[in-house]
Amino acid sequence: MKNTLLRSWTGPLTERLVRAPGEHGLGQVPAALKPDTVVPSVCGFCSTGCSLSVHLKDGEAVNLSANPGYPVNLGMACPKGWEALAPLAAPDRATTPLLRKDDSTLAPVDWDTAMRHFVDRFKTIQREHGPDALAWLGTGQIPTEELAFLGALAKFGMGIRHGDGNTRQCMATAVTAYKQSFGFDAPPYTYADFEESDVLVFVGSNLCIAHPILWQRVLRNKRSPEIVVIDPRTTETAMAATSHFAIRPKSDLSFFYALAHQILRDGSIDREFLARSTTGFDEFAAFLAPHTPARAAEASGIPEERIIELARLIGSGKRVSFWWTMGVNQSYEGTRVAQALINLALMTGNIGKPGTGANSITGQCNAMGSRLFSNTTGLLGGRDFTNPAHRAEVARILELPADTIPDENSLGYDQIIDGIEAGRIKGLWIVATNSAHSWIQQNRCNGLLDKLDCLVVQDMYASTETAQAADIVLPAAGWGEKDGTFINSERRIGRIRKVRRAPGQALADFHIFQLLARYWGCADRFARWESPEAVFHILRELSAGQPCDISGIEGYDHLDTAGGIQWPYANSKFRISNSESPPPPNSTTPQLPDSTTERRLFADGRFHHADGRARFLFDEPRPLPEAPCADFPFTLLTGRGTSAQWHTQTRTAKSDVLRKLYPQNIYVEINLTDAVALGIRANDPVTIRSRRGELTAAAHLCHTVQPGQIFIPMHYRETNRLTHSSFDPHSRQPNYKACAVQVLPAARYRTHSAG
Ligand SMILES: Nc1nc2c(c(=O)[nH]1)N[C@H]1C(S)=C(S)[C@@H](COP(=O)(O)OP(=O)(O)OC[C@H]3O[C@@H](n4cnc5c(=O)[nH]c(N)nc54)[C@H](O)[C@@H]3O)O[C@H]1N2
Ligand SMILES: Nc1nc2c(c(=O)[nH]1)N[C@H]1C(S)=C(S)[C@@H](COP(=O)(O)OP(=O)(O)OC[C@H]3O[C@@H](n4cnc5c(=O)[nH]c(N)nc54)[C@H](O)[C@@H]3O)O[C@H]1N2
Ligand code: SF4
Ligand SMILES: [Mo]
Repeated sequence: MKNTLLRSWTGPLTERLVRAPGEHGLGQVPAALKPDTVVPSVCGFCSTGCSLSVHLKDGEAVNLSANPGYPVNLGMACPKGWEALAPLAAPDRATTPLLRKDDSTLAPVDWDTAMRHFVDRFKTIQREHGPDALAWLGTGQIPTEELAFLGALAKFGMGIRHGDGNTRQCMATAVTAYKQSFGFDAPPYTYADFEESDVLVFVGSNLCIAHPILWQRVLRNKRSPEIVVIDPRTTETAMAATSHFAIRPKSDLSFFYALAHQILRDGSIDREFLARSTTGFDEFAAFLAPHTPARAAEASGIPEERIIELARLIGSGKRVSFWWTMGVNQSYEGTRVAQALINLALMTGNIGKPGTGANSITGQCNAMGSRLFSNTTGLLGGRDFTNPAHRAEVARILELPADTIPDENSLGYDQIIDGIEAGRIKGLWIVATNSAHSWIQQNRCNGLLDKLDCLVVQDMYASTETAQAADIVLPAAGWGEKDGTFINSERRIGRIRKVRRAPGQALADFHIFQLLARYWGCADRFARWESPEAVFHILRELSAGQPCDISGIEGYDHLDTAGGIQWPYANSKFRISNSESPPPPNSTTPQLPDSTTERRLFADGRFHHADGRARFLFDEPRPLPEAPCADFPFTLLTGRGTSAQWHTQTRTAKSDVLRKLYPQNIYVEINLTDAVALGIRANDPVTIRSRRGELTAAAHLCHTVQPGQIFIPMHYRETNRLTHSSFDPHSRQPNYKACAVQVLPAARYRTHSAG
């Protein structure tokens, strides 16, 4: 669109945001970033949070390398990091807003038209159907400042009560497990714990593929550690481990209770720590009585002797750390599995000390920012919407009328989908997630998006499966084209920088939110939210006195000089001014004056519940929601395929280099014995069918999946046609990793169905 045309169609703010050079790093690279220089920026893919050195020429990024001076990655990066600039230059970038026309095609419009349509249609829905008829879905892949702005604008400005994030698909289980067990969503570790453990237990975590640079940290461990992998598949990480337990899918709970049973029987528990820092151990001990290794052997397929041997290793008094990712979180009983690991750490006193911990590894670059500051599942700063004191505090800090803060929790992602199906939710705004590909049981989700009166999708690309279903597409700047901060897996806040101009009319999400506040008529409530750094200072205030206190971080420059800073990092000034709210139990934990040192939580043995104690939580294992049967005899596992693929591939598929590193077309890993029995040869097309849908994939014959199981990476759009909509009751996280399927050689299937 021509500049003049844009000017005639848009209001003064739009014009300033799209065109004005300089301000807040908008129209050009900020003056502070001198041409021909190198600036650090935290990677925008996974939660490891590597720092990349971006090389600028005439103020624009031309190349990057891994930053050797950052305490996270120590000069290393994985293929995605090295290729982080490539997706920015892709030809399918959304460069103007798009609006669906009467003939149902998406046509370019200017920002003014797009904003007016967005606001008119959402306000109409709100007026006609009430506030519960609108919802948004957010992400863990935009900076914390943008997440906070989105959540505050939607709930406190636009009156949209229901919002959730793609973190529901990912971290909800860990969040719930930590909140229930520790009293706050507080992953206790620091990356140095990879290097300081004697025993590392990885559960449902394929570090070599999903967090390759964290695996490099494991390799730096000089204590000759035992590396134990618990995963039904012989993953790349299992191959590199010292022992692998290929448990049956979803037998984790039985398996970990048996370990606890044996540790208790051997008397290898830390009685002093249990008495001082925990509550509920006696009940747990009584519960464990029937959970013998013999019983777990039956459930898991692992011989009893190996279970006892592992229990003795964990109870040996060595430094043991437990690490889990999606093999635990994405389960219908994931919260209890995560807590079974927390229980093992607590009962052996493996927490708060070097090389220990019950440690959930995060997924997306800023899932931790989303967990604490997106205003979705919790009120800003790890608070609770249902707590009147918390609401009053947030209203006071943000200078808002108290009744603008909702007093109930949002619906979860699955409930938003249900609401659309039932016709209760009619307007949906999706920011930086590709639901039509990634949500469980895709056939249902996609049909539902068409049912909405208005779907707004805000993305870097107009070509995503979700954007293609939108009524309005808002073109967003991506990583590298905007400023802000991310919080990584070890709670380290690091800075991302604008090193390139976004294409066409695309705007940073931050500026889209500013624009929307103006068009909605609530900009006065966000007068202070004028730049990412201004919001960072608001977040400092909002965090003060909370366990995630970052009030001591002085600003972006402080983050730069410190090499990122882990929360909590409190400032006593804020704590005093907040004296009406009681300090959290461990706010007396000494704060190091400088955070270049790595820090872990709970060194003082005090947790965030009011009594300062961690809780033992447990439940009887339940059967799989959809177990294999005579008609659907295989168990489908899904997950990450290669270190070069990211999720729904909107970004990684744009790099020529990355595309060479993974199979272009969907494939399915099948055990050789099953393949022989079914007459399937290597690369044959195979039809995989569940009760919900089917797909055809190339057969990859291997021994890495066990007989009776198959594995399909999540990166291909077909995968979620098969998955089963079941959820953990505590966290509402989808059970992506196990459902029942048929495996049929494609040719034979065609003959069979034709007959
Ligand atoms: N290259 C790459 N890296 C990524 C991502 C990416 O898309 N690509 N995504 C990022 C994100 S958001 C996330 S959440 C993380 C995910 O990181 P991971 O969780 O490590 O990756 P997944 O492959 O999803 O799942 C891990 C393992 O769980 C196992 N599993 C399945 N069922 C069970 C079970 O019942 N019990 C046990 N014990 N294990 C089971 C699977 O076999 C799989 O090997 O990766 C992050 N890093
Ligand atoms: N079967 C199966 N399904 C799964 C999983 C599994 O293991 N198995 N894993 C689940 C997990 S853990 C996760 S985290 C989800 C991930 O699922 P999604 O969140 O849907 O995956 P992404 O491809 O990362 O989608 C991010 C979207 O945001 C856009 N984007 C990137 N940066 C920006 C930005 O700065 N601003 C805006 N506005 N847009 C941006 C991208 O183009 C992309 O369309 O998938 C889940 N789905
Ligand atoms: S390991 Fe994660 S944070 Fe590090 S370069 Fe790779 S994708 Fe980026
Ligand atoms: Mo994730």
